[in-house]
Amino acid sequence: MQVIYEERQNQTDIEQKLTSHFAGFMEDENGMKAMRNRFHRDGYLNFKNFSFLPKALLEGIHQEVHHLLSKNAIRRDVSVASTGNTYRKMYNVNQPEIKQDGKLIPLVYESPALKKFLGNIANDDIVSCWEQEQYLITKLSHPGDTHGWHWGDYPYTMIWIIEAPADPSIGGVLQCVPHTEWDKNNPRIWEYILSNDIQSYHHLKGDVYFLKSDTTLHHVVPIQQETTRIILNTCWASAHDRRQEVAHESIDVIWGTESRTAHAE
Ligand SMILES: O=C(O)CCC(=O)C(=O)O
Ligand SMILES: [Fe+2]
Repeated sequence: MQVIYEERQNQTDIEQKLTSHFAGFMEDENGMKAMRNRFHRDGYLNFKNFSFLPKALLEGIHQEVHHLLSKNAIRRDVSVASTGNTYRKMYNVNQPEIKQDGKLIPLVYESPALKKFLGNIANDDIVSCWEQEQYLITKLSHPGDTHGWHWGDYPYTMIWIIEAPADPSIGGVLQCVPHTEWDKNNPRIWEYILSNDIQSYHHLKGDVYFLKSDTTLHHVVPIQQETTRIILNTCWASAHDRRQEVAHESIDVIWGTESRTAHAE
């Protein structure tokens, strides 16, 4: 691997940089109110153009994602019953490989400054989730590749856009229906879509968006031609989650434990 950012930085340096970066956002109380309001209204908030982290650090994450994909990508081609048999057609790098071979991603995931900042926006105490859902890399590249309609098992997800087609007509646009509820036995996705407005969001490389993933039905529009759309998903729980156990049906299917057609690349 080439010399990348984190090899010259230790964990304390990175945490200090993150603390002062997020303090810059949090000093602007009106800006924070606007962010909170938008996040609660739309279930979605975008930090555009490499603004979410200090730029060199975010570029280091981009490099790490490319490296992990070149080493560990697995092809998925499955449908998921608990989200109404919607498709996942994609390449993935799963959490264990990211944890093993990545450095910056596991470090930034655990950052207290980052969790505090997101908690301030969400008005919640944000904590790590079950290990295997903490982070995931996804690449869409072939015509028809898609991350079909679904909700998340956990409330808070950041999606880091690593590569995305600049032209929305190629596909890869995110669509959301906020304030909806996932009944895993009866997901009723089309009822929600037909009886609510859909919000559509086009992203570019360097965007990082925050999603209220457990109550925002969302999907990525299938791509129409050979292209490259790569994201890193990082996901957190609420410290006040009272569920005794969180079921992970979609990850079970996607990882192949219950897969219909999952196969290696
Ligand atoms: O690729 C995106 O923008 C969304 C990905 C997503 O919904 C997920 O990883 O759960
Ligand atoms: Fe999602």
